[in-house]
Amino acid sequence: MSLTPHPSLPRLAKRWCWTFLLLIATSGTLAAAELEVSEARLRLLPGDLPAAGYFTLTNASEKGVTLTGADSLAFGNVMMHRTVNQDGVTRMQRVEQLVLQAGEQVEFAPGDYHLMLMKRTRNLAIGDDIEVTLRFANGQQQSVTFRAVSSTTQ
Ligand SMILES: [Cu+2]
Repeated sequence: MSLTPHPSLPRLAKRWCWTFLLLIATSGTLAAAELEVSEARLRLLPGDLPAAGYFTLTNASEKGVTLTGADSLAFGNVMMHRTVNQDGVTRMQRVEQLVLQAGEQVEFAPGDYHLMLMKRTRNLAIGDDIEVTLRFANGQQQSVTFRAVSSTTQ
């Protein structure tokens, strides 16, 4: 078998095909950008206590989306929680999924929805940028940079 110095025509066509696929993939990324995340912050507690992730998520697209969870290389376990008050007792509930209709916004904030990030895989310090991937039911993922803040920051 000899190596051809130049790509044969079918191979060139194949390459164009790949370019086309890449374009489609890029437009998929644009669709993902219709989910907007702001004020992403991660409240660190001392030692190996869980960190709390807060952010505002806006579904600026024309379709509903379902947030199903998140993960991060910096943590072994990330869960969605909601702090609720039942009969005067404050406790946390696990949230399996969160539906955002088109145009809807949800705030992950102290005393409400939050990400609970457990089992640190490395040392984290205030001011660090930590990548967290939000996952959605349609397979969409969104990488978000959370800024590590002190335990007293709201
Ligand atoms: Cu929690």
